[in-house]
Amino acid sequence: MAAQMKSRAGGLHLWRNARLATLSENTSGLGIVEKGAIAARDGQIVYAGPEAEMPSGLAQGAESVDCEGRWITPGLIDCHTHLVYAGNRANEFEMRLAGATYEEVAKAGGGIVSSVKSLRAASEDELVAQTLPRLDALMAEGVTTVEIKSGYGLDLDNEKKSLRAARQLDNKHPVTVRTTCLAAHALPPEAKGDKDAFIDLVAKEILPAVSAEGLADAVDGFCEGIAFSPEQMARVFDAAGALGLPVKLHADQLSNLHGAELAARYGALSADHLEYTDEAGAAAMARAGTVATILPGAYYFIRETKKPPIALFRQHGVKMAVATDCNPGTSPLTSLLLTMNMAATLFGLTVEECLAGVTREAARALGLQQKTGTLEAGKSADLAIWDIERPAELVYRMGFNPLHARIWRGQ
Ligand code: DI6
Ligand code: FE
Repeated sequence: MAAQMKSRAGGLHLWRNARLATLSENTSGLGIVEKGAIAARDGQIVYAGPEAEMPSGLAQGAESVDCEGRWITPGLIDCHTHLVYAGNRANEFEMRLAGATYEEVAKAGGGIVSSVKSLRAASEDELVAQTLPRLDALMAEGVTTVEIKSGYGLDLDNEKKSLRAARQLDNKHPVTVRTTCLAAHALPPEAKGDKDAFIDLVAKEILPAVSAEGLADAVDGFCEGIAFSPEQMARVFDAAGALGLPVKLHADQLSNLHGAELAARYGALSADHLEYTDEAGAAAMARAGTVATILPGAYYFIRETKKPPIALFRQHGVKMAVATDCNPGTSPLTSLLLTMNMAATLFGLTVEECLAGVTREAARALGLQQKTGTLEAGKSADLAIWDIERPAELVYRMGFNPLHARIWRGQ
């Protein structure tokens, strides 16, 4: 089986008679190619462009697919998820619908801490089993790369367990998983209110141990009044930097603590949420090349009314990614297609911004822009083939999945 897969992966694959939205960096808009073709060898794109201009040698001996005029986009990338969790918080949802406040829910044992309790009680294999249906839902809509954060473990063993579960999903399924250590997500009960001591534990024990085992590709934190201060996050980022790990930040979601500027100062790959970010934050992100990851699912679910400053991001040239933020508390969302519709409808992103946000810019937010996210020679052959007439349909429809086929690394 392995030998067979290997030989097929080594072969030459060709998708022809297709319309391409390449999302390529150096074309305008979606980078559309009518009558396009894509050739891939060893899982990598070797040609993407007009079929008529394809080097003739590429067609010979290739396993060829006639796409019958269907659209091909880069495989979708969900660059911000908390996919690995145990149980759910539908009970809190019901309490909130009945009028309970967030504080009342927390007092009744709800909030992040209730997810911590559930995760700590689950084995690594149980976590994998509970996460799989969510991963399957994303993949069914053409997702080929997904970022998964820890952050419901909040001690060394349970953070490691979460990240190992994410690595298992990467190893066993035809999808690329990038892991992020979000140990600085919330204060666990055993910390007894001492945030500084917990940040010490994260910076001096959890991150070094996780890094030594190669379990994390990046480090994230929740910078917020109800979580950690910019000074505390800076200590986490210093530790990440010393370990050579790139950083990201949950920034300015509920208030403006100038998290965007903090992220930019540390050259973060992305700053995420950003509802309360101001112009200085947007300017700093533009200078640093930090991607703004827009998370409309959380905005919608907690009925936030302050919108992220999209106009400022455009004006300053900040690149925007769009992601589900899939988590049990504030965004139980496993559809990147619906997320695009929310980004367009709630925040006014254009179709091009939405599609770039779940492909090219999402890759950038993960530091993977050389590897995936566009249809260009040299990138991984991660493709989504769609039964649509125009790309806008991917953003326009709600709760409908027009995916025809999903190709990960040429397979
Ligand atoms: N921001 C959020 O919206 C989630 N985490 C974060 O940093 C909330 C996660 C949860 O409630 O479980
Ligand atoms: Fe999040």
